Amino acid sequence: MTTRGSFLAGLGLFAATTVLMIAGGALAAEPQPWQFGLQPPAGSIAERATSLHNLLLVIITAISLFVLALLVYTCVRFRQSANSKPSKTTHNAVIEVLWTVVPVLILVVIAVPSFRLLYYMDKTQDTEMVIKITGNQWYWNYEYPDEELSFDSYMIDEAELKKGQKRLLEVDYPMVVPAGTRVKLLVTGNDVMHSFFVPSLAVQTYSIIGRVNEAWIDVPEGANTYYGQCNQICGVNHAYMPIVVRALEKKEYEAWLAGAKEEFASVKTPADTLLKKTLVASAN
Ligand SMILES: [Cu+2]
Repeated sequence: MTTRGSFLAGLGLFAATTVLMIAGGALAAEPQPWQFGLQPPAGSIAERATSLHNLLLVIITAISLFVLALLVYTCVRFRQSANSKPSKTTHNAVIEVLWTVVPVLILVVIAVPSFRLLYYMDKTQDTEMVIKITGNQWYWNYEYPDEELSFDSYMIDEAELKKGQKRLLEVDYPMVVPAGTRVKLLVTGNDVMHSFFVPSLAVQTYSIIGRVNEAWIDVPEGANTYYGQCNQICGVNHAYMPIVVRALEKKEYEAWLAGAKEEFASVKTPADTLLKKTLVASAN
């Protein structure tokens, strides 16, 4: 096969894989084997983040191809056998102005949608409910301040996984949210730095002791489960504190809320939870 032939074949394969990935992963909110690119976006933030990513991908691909073409051209045109007497040129005002102005323009083109998205993600005043998320070594605590509800979320051990459950991603008590709702997240920490990261919802917020970081998620309509992980190296069990966000239809959410309030009635704060766990551990 010629170089051009194999290049075209490669391009075709890449295009086919991309189409398959998009078609296959339409609803999945979890990492896929051999995944290329981002997880399918869920909600307005993720959709905007994905379209910014797609724009950047086009720009960086064009720049890379342009630089590659220049390199190849230089190697061929100015090779020693064709150009035994090199020119002594050191300056070219036009080119120097161009290679300063064009990159500046490209950066401006990138900055506009980028700032627009940053401000969109920053604006949390239109949210409908609040969940406080606390990172601990090595589990998450979810607190619903308006409902006086708080509970811990631990990863399910590999040995205890039921059929169909995902290794390293499944938890005992997921963070439950009503579908089609804008949720404000207050993210904080209890020991070391963690990070609350759910790719399909495009949320990644540091969890830091003594500090509350604000973020929001725009949970789309329809029941679904969104998987994420702590993505700030936080100690030996960093890989074992996954995040599961389960979106339920409003009616089911209300039913879950009533049940959860009963189940976790004795647990009010993360500190209580910690104490309770320590007591249980020392009793055993
Ligand atoms: Cu962590």
